[in-house]
Amino acid sequence: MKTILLSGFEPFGGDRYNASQEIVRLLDGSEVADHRITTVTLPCEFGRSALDLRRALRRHRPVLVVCLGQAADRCAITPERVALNVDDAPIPDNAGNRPLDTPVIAGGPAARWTGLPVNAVVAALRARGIPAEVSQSAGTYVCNHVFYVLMHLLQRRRGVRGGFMHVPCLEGSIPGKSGLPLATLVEAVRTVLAVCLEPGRDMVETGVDRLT
Ligand code: PCA
Repeated sequence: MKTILLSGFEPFGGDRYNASQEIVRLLDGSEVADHRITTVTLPCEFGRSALDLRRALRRHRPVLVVCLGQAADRCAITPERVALNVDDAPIPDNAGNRPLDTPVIAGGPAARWTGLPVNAVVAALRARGIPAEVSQSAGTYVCNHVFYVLMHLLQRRRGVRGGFMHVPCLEGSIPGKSGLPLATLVEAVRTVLAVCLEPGRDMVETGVDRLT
């Protein structure tokens, strides 16, 4: 059976929970469309998170990689369109590091597109009544760092689809943030994985190259 790699993050910034970690806990070992989900929880640290993701890619040889992170200020599931080549941390990571104005990969392109069909994902989620919208920026913290490294690594793995998605926090887990129930988040992620596995569901490139 082919493998889907799903990653989440440990809690950060003083929170007790990270919704992405709870989602991967529940989905580990389950199946979507005849594919087995294998999961990894990444540390919320620049550098080490990306190394752990690379190790998981090598070990599991997935055909689809979806990395998840929590964005507690968001009320919707937000697949990310683009990863930026910059680390610029608004708060220290869990190891106390706070890079500013630093490239994720020195010499790399300023940005890399997701490999996921973000608009199809949003449409499928909304059809199930789950709030969703395309996000045009994953920020410049650890999530964007992992996303950029993922898209860099997938350059050399043709045929492997991958990308990043932020999820709201768990309902009730952070005072003042609305969040979504864990069951809704899990249903959302299963829906997203199924859409991403559909043949022909490729990210549509913008065609900018063709203008030059
Ligand atoms: N969210 C953070 C890092 C880990 C996580 O779950 C972010 O959005 O960068």
